[in-house]
Amino acid sequence: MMLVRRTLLRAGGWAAGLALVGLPVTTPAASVVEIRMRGNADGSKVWFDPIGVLVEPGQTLRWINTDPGNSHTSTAYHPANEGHPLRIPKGAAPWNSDYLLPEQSFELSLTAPGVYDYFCVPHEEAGMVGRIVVGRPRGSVSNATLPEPARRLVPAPEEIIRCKTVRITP
Ligand SMILES: [Cu+2]
Repeated sequence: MMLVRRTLLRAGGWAAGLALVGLPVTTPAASVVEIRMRGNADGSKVWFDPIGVLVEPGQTLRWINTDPGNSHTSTAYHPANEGHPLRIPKGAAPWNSDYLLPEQSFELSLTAPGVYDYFCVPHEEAGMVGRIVVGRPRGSVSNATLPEPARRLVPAPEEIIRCKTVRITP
């Protein structure tokens, strides 16, 4: 990211020319937030990296399967997804990426401020779960209806808001 910005600054005239012909100009606030789907060499550990992210409403999230040994999904905790408990804001649309093969990716943008919990269909029990905080939601979030092991693993919204990204080392 930094490298790209420096390159653009150095080639200022060229970048200005690009802007004139109408190419999109992105700001840091509008950048894509990437979440890697990872696994260790023998497949005994799988996880979302980072497990917790803070985004602005409408900002693009992109999951990328960087695990050469497994397929993964990004799937909202929502009754529409195999009867899972509702763990995204009321009225927000659930998502399910379906299976992503290695190197495949999935993009999503969430507009309603709030806390969104999600999991990987084949690896929920293995702790492949994550949390997204959109905007600066008010009030607190209880983990009471969140199944184990997600209940134990997802970072508190306050921590995600403070750190912007939260990583775990499984
Ligand atoms: Cu998985």
